[in-house]
Amino acid sequence: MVGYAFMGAAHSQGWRTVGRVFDLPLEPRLAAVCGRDGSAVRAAADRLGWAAAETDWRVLIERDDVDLVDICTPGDSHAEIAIAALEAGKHVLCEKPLANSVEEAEAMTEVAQQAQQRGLVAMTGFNYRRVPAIALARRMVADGRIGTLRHVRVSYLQDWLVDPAFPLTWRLQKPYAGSGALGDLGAHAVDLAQYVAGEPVAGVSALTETFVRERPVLEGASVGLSAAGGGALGQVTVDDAALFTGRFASGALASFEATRFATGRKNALKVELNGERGSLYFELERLNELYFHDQTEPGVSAGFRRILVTEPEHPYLEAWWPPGHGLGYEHTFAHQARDLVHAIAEGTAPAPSFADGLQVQRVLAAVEESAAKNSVYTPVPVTSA
Ligand code: SOE
Repeated sequence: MVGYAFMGAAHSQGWRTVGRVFDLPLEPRLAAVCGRDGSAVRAAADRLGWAAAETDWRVLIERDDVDLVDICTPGDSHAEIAIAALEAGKHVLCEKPLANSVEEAEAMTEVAQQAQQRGLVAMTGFNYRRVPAIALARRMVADGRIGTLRHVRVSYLQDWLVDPAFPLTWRLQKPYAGSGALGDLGAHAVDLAQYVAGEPVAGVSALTETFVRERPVLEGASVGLSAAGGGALGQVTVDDAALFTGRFASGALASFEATRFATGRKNALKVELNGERGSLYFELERLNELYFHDQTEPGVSAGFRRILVTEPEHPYLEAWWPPGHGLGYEHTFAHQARDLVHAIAEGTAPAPSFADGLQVQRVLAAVEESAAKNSVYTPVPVTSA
């Protein structure tokens, strides 16, 4: 694994757990973790359960005991590491968004497709697909339970940037992160909408905004500084929020909201689909539940009902706890690991593949293009008499 911060810790948890819960065709072993700071990466290896630590990812991908490289670094290094790892004959799991640009994602996808012919698997890490309730929603849509799709509504709201004193971390700088709330949260929203609906977004129209344009620079960071009064401030070069509408080829309409400024919302991801025969509703803060409205029931007693997604027949649940005991955020990473191990062992195409990650990247690029055109129409003001 390359990188060991929040996502690296979450992936490690998934890798440590997966073989103890699911019957797997291969046994994952946590061979080595990589980071630039020698003592920090050794401490991370001990804490997260990796057998060894490396300080150079080029050395890591050449190790004979490494078959799979899991990339949990900021987006600016995804393309270089993923391409080198595939060329070194390793399977790859790469965190979302797949890359910082469409061009990088295209190059990664091309290499992944060539590598697939040599039996190598390359997966994009959209973990929320692996929430059992989300996987059930997809199954129900595919089974026609909500009929012809009319609307998909996804919002992904956080609030950790509300304080203007929050420092200028890598997530707020385009060269490292590619984009802001759009790539970080909007990428999940787009992937989920497409995954559950079962079709790609075909067109978008968007608004983005950066509410706080300068933030305190972290010591030792190399960014363009402005000589403002107190401490040094640096430019925020990504969006704080992205709002967009979308259209599916089937004619269904979608709306998306991704923001880090929704005060009080910590990790609030909501997905709703409305079809001619019914609706489905999910929210991450209650992730063991899926709400279903069946429009074919008599109106007098119809309404949204709660499906508690903890039955052994539900996706991923056969291996977990008895009904009603519930899963959480971390389990999505064990499920992702399970699906990846199966794809590797069985030689099947992984989902989401790098091509799926590229497709999301293209939607994000279309959102940025639309927002840059700023085609906002101004209503004529009403003047009071
Ligand atoms: C940070 O905003 C973040 O950790 C994202 O990067 C993750 O993908 C998301 O799952 C939670 O929020």
